[in-house]
Amino acid sequence: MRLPILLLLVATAASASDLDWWKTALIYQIYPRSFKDSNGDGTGDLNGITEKLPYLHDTGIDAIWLSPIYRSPNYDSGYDITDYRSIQEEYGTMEDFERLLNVSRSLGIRVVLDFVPNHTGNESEWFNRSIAGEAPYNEYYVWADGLNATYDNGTVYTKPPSNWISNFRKSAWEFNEVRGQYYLHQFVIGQPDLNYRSNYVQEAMKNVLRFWLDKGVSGFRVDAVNKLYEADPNNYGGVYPDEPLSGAANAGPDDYEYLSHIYTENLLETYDVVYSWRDVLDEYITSQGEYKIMMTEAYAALQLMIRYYGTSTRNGSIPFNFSFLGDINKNSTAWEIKTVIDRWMTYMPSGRVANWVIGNHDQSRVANRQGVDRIDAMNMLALILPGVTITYQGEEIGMEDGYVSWNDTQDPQACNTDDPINYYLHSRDPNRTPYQWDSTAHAGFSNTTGSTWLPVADNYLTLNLAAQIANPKSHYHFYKDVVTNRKSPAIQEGDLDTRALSESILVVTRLLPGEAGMLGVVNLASEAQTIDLTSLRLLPSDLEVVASGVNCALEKNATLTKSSIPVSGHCALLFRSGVVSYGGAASTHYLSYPLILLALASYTIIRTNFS
Ligand SMILES: *[C@@H]1O[C@H](CO)[C@@H](O)[C@H](O)[C@H]1NC(C)=O
Ligand SMILES: *[C@@H]1O[C@H](CO)[C@@H](O)[C@H](O)[C@H]1NC(C)=O
Ligand SMILES: *[C@@H]1O[C@H](CO)[C@@H](O)[C@H](O)[C@H]1NC(C)=O
Ligand SMILES: *[C@@H]1O[C@H](CO)[C@@H](O)[C@H](O)[C@H]1NC(C)=O
Ligand SMILES: *[C@@H]1O[C@H](CO)[C@@H](O)[C@H](O)[C@H]1NC(C)=O
Ligand SMILES: *[C@@H]1O[C@H](CO)[C@@H](O)[C@H](O)[C@H]1NC(C)=O
Ligand SMILES: *[C@@H]1O[C@H](CO)[C@@H](O)[C@H](O)[C@H]1NC(C)=O
Ligand SMILES: *[C@@H]1O[C@H](CO)[C@@H](O)[C@H](O)[C@H]1NC(C)=O
Ligand SMILES: *[C@@H]1O[C@H](CO)[C@@H](O)[C@H](O)[C@H]1NC(C)=O
Ligand SMILES: *[C@@H]1O[C@H](CO)[C@@H](O)[C@H](O)[C@H]1NC(C)=O
Ligand SMILES: *[C@@H]1O[C@H](CO)[C@@H](O)[C@H](O)[C@H]1NC(C)=O
Ligand SMILES: CC(=O)N[C@H]1CO[C@H](CO)[C@@H](O)[C@@H]1O
Repeated sequence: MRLPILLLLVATAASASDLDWWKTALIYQIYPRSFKDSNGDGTGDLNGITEKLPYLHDTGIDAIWLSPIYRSPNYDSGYDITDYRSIQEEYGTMEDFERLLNVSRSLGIRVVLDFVPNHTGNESEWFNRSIAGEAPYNEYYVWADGLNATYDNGTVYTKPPSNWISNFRKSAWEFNEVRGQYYLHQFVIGQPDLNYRSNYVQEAMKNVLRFWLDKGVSGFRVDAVNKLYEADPNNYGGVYPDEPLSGAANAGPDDYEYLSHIYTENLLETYDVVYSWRDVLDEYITSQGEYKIMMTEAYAALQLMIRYYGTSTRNGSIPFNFSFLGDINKNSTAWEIKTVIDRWMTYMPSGRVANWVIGNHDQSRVANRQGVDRIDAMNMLALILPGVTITYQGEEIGMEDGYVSWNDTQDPQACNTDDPINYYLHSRDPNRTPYQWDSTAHAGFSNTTGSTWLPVADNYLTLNLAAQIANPKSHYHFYKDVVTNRKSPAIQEGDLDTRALSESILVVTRLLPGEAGMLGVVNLASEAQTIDLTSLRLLPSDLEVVASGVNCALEKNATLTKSSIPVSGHCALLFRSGVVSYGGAASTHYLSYPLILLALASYTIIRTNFS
């Protein structure tokens, strides 16, 4: 008789979670080329991801975010998309994708896709039709006539519509013979910019979102949005205004940094388009009963980023903050890390959701940027702070940057340097090497008899998932233990308090009245220290270790009191405390009566069940 009641409770909780899941989602970023190769061609694919979903489920992942899987000639790592509605052949078929979605759904894992809205590839049907002047495609891109100019010797010539420079150097305008006009490309020549001043483009891109939402994806991560709009010529006498010189010391006339980008980035219109995508996503709250997440990436000042959250009348997105990536390094002190956390929490508008990213496909591995000794600390901080957490594939086992020789280099950013000596300074290949599943050939990533698309890092024989699963004292077990405790009410909803007790001791508490508290302690120094947390007065005194990092002497299940906590050098520990009381007058808060009744009822049920 009692079992159905419990099941009913679980079922009700599940539907509520379809609306709230995103607020505390743990999202795992998959770089499809490097995750798992299922067909032996040396390149990761969708069926490989599907094969590994049970692993992600065991780990406690809520959602996966896939880096671009769309059809592309791959001039720019899949960011030059020729068809927003097709799957890149080497990754599989649409049916493979649908199977991935089905299996994910059955495991309770949601799927989030990358959305690359600023440009298409130059070999897309849209661009071909635009070149041909076919309506409405004729206005899908930013086209303009060249300007007539005269040399000193009197010779007349044509020059680009403005002095704008591409992010990859030289003019951002390219002449097209067939159309007889220039098109704008803020990135490479093969990536013509879409014209967001066209309502047709606005609608077409919303329909791309709907196409994938209809298939059942749970949202999008939107690639850098702050360059969607350029100044409107109608406001500048019919021409595209030249950008002023920046005065940057090291920039030559072909360099992007040579100009101040006042007419090509962070225009106010960008926010409206993000809010309009939010409206599209919100259509699905009614039709599918699921809230769809939207995360935007923008390399802009904090105050500009924050506006992506929305206004008092419009909802927006969750702006990605990379402060954990960019502003923290091997030498950062506990004071500095606390400051980075507090800064985001301070500027974030009230009622919005924070996010913590410690690694991605564009940055060196945490082990390299922050040091091997800080892997557990960084993973734990990202997991116990409020809001969304993103884990880039491999960070849960502390993968390190691999070595990729000049001959093996694939990243266009490195190849473009034409510099076999210093290319590695620009290469993102080392942090994209294949996932290290086990100690078999190619680290279990691929069964190819040839080579994998990027070489596997040398250390895979010892640093791999299988070895860490077998070893209870590993980054993986620590990560998984923290993830398990992330589901506690305190970490889901509790108040946040961060303290730097010294240069090297960082303490994060999450406390929710009526629930066990959670306490994260990090020692950044190599010396062991014993800390006293009696100054954290609301924290109950009795503590139990629930996750113990690879460098810690204190083992899981150890119990101690807050007045004396020994912390080994480079150790990260997660504790559960006793139940946090309401304290004083608050204990008679009206909310506690229903809670007490509920607690008494559950106690009775449990007692009668087990006695
Ligand atoms: C690799 O695995 C795929 C899928 O199981 C199989 O079709 C292929 O024959 C295997 N290749 C080798 C060289 O074993
Ligand atoms: C996915 O699930 C749907 C609904 O259950 C089913 O109609 C479809 O055939 C499945 N697709 C694949 C590729 O398994
Ligand atoms: C667009 O045109 C280019 C070159 O003319 C061609 O390579 C490409 O296949 C065309 N794309 C489509 C989708 O037709
Ligand atoms: C540039 O000169 C050509 C030929 O003289 C003329 O047809 C064209 O209208 C001029 N363009 C502009 C923008 O003045
Ligand atoms: C005029 O000057 C331009 C730029 O210096 C040069 O390319 C062009 O050949 C010159 N034309 C004549 C007729 O000298
Ligand atoms: C597309 O751009 C690339 C450079 O990024 C170029 O090599 C290629 O020829 C272009 N394709 C067409 C059809 O113009
Ligand atoms: C914004 O989203 C929240 C739910 O997350 C909803 O309650 C609120 O009504 C939305 N506001 C607007 C202006 O759409
Ligand atoms: C993230 O926030 C920090 C401040 O906390 C800011 O300095 C940084 O620019 C932000 N990151 C990005 C990518 O905007
Ligand atoms: C950390 O400090 C060392 C020694 O002062 C210095 O050599 C190194 O450049 C610093 N690293 C970073 C990332 O700031
Ligand atoms: C790189 O490739 C070149 C040309 O194929 C070859 O001569 C050279 O030996 C290769 N270098 C390495 C380190 O493999
Ligand atoms: C900790 O306690 C749990 C539950 O009592 C038990 O399953 C686990 O084996 C213990 N772990 C250690 C390391 O003692
Ligand atoms: C605005 C935007 O989407 N930016 C992307 C445009 O394309 C380049 C190159 O593919 C990406 O690096 C940007 O993030």
